[in-house]
Amino acid sequence: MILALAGGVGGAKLAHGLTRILDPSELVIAVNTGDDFLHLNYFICPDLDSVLYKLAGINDTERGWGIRDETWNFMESLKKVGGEDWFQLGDKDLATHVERTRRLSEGQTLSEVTQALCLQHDVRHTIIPMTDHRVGTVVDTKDGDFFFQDYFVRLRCAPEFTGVHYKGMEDAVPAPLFNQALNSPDLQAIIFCPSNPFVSIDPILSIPGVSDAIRQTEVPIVAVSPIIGGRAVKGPAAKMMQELGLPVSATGIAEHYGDLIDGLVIDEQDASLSAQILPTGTGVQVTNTLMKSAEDEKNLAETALNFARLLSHREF
Ligand code: FO1
Repeated sequence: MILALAGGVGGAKLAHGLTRILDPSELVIAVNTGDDFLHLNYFICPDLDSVLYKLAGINDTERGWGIRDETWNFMESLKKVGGEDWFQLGDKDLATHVERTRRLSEGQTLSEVTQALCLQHDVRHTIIPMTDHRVGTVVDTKDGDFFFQDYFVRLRCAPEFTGVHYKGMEDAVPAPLFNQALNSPDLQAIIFCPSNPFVSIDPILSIPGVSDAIRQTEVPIVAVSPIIGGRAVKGPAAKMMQELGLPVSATGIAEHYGDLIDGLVIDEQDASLSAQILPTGTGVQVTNTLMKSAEDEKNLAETALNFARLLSHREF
């Protein structure tokens, strides 16, 4: 069984590649919920929805979030009555938030709600929130601290990034299926998808007990670099690295994860960086990491799995 840690778009793409190789019983996708927030009294889970919509084949590839062929009647009407319109909720997407919020208010856990939504969309692979507790990623900047969506959508990532902290994390525990996967004797590898290390993967690693469990497991931990040729495919990862003074490259990603990972998959464009990364003790696999098609997603998933096999010196 393979455990994948995922954020939004990049995570969803690699997760999709993995689902084309692995049966539902062989894959668990644990998703960042640090971006989640209550908006207009609806509970919004952007990364869970990005993975869900992608696996359901209904994601909007242009925008990178939400549902394709979306309509915006609700937003237009909301604007007309003077409502909050900085965060766009499409008509189709809104149904997910209404139903999720209804189920949560009835006492279901976020894991249960996510499972129900997967079932409704005929998604058979396991998508789970990292935790059923409410945690919020807070982005620390030179202009003050902002909840993630405020920083990302409202402020368009403009303030200078200095770090992150997570509200409510001290009380959080991994979601039951995530915990089960982390401690399963069937676990064969953990893959960090090419998601933002600071605001997508780190929140998952910051849940009490998760990093320790990852350090203790003997299975290979493979990360896929979200930085290609000094740039992030999407989102503020490169800007954040630069503002932190980290090298904006796969080397910076290797530095960030340190000895938590056994191997890093980097892009062909960055092949020469192997010489900087290998001496730190992290293995390197060079391949095409830019996922423009479903074939690219599957190939990258295959490469990451083969790399993990190589690192574990075991067949699976
Ligand atoms: N991103 C935006 O840049 N602007 C939006 O108005 C916006 C709305 C939105 C609604 C639902 C949803 O699931 C995602 C949405 N996103 C929007 C994307 C979201 O901010 C990001 O995908 C993640 O939080 C980053 O991984």
